[in-house]
Amino acid sequence: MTMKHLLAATALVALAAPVQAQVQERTIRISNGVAEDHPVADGIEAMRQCTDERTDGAWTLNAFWSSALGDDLQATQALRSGVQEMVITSTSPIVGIVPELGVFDLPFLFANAEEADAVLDGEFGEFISERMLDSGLVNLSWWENGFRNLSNNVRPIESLEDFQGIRTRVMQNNIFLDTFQTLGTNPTPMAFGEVFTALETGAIDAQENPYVTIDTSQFYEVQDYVSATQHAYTPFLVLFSGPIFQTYSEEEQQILRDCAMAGQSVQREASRELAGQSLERITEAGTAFNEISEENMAEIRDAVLGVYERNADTIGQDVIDRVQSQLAEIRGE
Ligand code: KDG
Repeated sequence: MTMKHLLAATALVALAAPVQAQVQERTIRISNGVAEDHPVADGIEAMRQCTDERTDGAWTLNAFWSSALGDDLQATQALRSGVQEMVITSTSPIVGIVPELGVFDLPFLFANAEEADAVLDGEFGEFISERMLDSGLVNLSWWENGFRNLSNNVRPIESLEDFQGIRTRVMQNNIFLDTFQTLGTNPTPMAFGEVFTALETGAIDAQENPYVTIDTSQFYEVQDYVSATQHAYTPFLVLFSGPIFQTYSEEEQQILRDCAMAGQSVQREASRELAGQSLERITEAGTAFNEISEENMAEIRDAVLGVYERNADTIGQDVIDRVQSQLAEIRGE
C-alpha cells in the first residue's frame, strides 16, 4: 500500500469511527411481572424488530417474565441504581418513588381506553414522564395494562354490599388500599408474583386485575367469580434506567424512544384484541362472570369519591387538577 493509499484508508477509518461509536453492542434486560403470553410480549417483540433494524443487530433485548428478576418495585430500584436496563411495570407499585403516579390509581378516573390514550399520549403523559426523570427513570412509552376487575372466591360482586369483608389482595399502594377499604373489603398489599399462591392457598379471597392478566397469570384457575368492576386503568410504563440512559449516545437514546413507541401500537392493539378472548377463556374454564347494573355502579362510584380528597396531598392537588382539566377538555365539558 502506498502512503497515499494508507492516508486515504486512515481517513476513511477516522470518518467511520464516530459513526460506528454512535451505536454500540448492547444487551438490554427487561423485567416483567406478567407471564410470557401477555400482550406485553407482543410489544417487546415489535420493539426488538425495530432495534434490530435500527442497530443492524447490535442490540440484544432479553425479556424476563413472571417476576424472574424480582418484583416491579425491586426491578425499578435496580434501574435507578443503574444495575438493570429496563422494566415494564404498572404505575401503581412504584408510587413510593414517584408519588404523582398515584393519580392513575384514583378510582374511575378514566371512562374508557380512548380517554386513557389521549391523556397518556398527550400533555399530561409528557408531564408525568418528565417528573420521573428526577427519580432516575426514563419513561420511554405508555403501554396498556387495561381496566381492572375484581375476581374472588366468595360471591359475585353485584353491588356495594357484596364487597363486604372479602380478603382482597391490592397492589403495594395506599390509594388502592384506601379504595378497597372504603368499599368494605379487607385489603392486603402484596407483590404481583405472590398473588397466585395466596389465592390458591386461601390466604386471600380476591384480587383485581385486567381480564388479560387474570387469564395469562391463570388467576381464573383459583377464582370462582369475576365481576366487571372496571374500577381503575393503571397503565404500563416502559422504563429505562436513567443512569444507563446517560451512557447511551443521542442516537441510541432516540432508537430506544422510537422503538418503544413502535412497540406501543402493537402492544395496545394486542391487549385490546386479547381482552375479549381472555374473558371467554376465563368463563369457559368455569369462572362465573357478571356485569354490574348502572344503578349499582353509580353507588360504588359514589362510595369511593372521598379517595380523591384523602390522597390529594400525596399525589399533588395540582396533578389531579391537571388531569381532570385535560379530561374535561376531551369530554367537551
Ligand atoms: O409486572 C406486572 C405488573 O406491573 C402489573 O401487572 C402490576 O397490575 C399489576 C399488579 O396487579 O400487580
